[in-house]
Amino acid sequence: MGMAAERLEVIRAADPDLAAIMERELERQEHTLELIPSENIASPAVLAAVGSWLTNKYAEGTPGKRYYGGCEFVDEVESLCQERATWLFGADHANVQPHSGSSANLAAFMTLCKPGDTILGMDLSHGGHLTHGSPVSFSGIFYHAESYGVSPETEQLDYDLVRARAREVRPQMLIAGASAYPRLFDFAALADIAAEVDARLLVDMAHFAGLVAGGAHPSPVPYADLVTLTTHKTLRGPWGGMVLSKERYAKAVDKAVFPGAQGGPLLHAIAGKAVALKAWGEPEMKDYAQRVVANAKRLADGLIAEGLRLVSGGTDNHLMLIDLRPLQLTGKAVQEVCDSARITVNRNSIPFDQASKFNPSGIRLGTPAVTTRGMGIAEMDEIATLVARLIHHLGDEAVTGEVKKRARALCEAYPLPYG
Ligand code: DSN
Repeated sequence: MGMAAERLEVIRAADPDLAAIMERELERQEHTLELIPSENIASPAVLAAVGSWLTNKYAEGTPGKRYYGGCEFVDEVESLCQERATWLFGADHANVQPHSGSSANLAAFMTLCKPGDTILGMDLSHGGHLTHGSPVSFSGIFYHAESYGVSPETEQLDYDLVRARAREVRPQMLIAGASAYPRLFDFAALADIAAEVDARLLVDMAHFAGLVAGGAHPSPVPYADLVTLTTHKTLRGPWGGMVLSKERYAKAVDKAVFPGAQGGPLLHAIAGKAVALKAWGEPEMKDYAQRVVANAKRLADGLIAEGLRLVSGGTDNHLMLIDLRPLQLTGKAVQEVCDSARITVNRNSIPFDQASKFNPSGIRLGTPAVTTRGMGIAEMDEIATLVARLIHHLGDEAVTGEVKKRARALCEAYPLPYG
């Protein structure tokens, strides 16, 4: 019996209703091509660590300085995770307690800014993130948020434009990083801009942390005051976040995470992060990061060859955005037809989008999860064909049915690692 079946049996004995739902979700993951670029497939060891008895322990504080007794072993777990994070990313200090990327960002804001300070982040509709200054998140509610965007000509960052915005708004903190930007960041240029206006630099590498870990993307660590990340995207760990910092911020970051932003740490999640980080010491993870990027380039080329327009003309990282405007389509219908064919993508705003946020003009896709399943260049060609067929024949049920069969065949050839 495989790992997933064993776990389902334990859950079924206690709660058959929940087990039935979880089984359907397992089947969905097993037979769906997962192209959402922020998702991935955690290893069996990560799942085992997260689903362990470490969930039983309260350990507010940091290793060696807890507010509870009985922390001697969870201290070791957290220290091991911290050591691996600092080793992997070359940081002075790592706080591995943030429950998510948003919690990590909240702690980073509390470390570097006071409420009311001006922050300058990438516009959400140009690829930024809610926590980089959106008016509906803490980042735009408690801080004075300004934004910069991509150049209308290239749909890429133009650092002269970012510099001009920074000179104009004089932020206390400049934020770089994105959830839908298919290109690399120039961290040296960003650090230079921050220095010129006397701002701190926060880089949120949630999306590309695994690419940095595997040497497939430049590292922001030497340039930024603080670097935040999530552990469940390209890094291929459990759901969670981290803050990396220079030594001079270590105490302030720890205080901002607890008691500033969170209560007790999730030791089971921290154990999962530790296992995931250890894997990055192996050559196959370096290879994985390179393959994620190579697959993304191949998928992007395939989509372009099928007559689709990609924002900025392609990708340098793990994700890409299809611009549906030339086809007079919007994202919701395309996302839904992909769902019916069991290909998961998400609709996304694109730069200078006139459509609503609920039904924007873009489709975002990426390669981290399919690469984890073992798919390569030939499979990217097939996926490009399948996605393009759905878009070009939107609503044609025969095409949707044919694509669904072909997507399922790919999934069956590359099963999840839980069997
Ligand atoms: N929601 C995440 C994403 O999908 O990119 C970012 O937090």
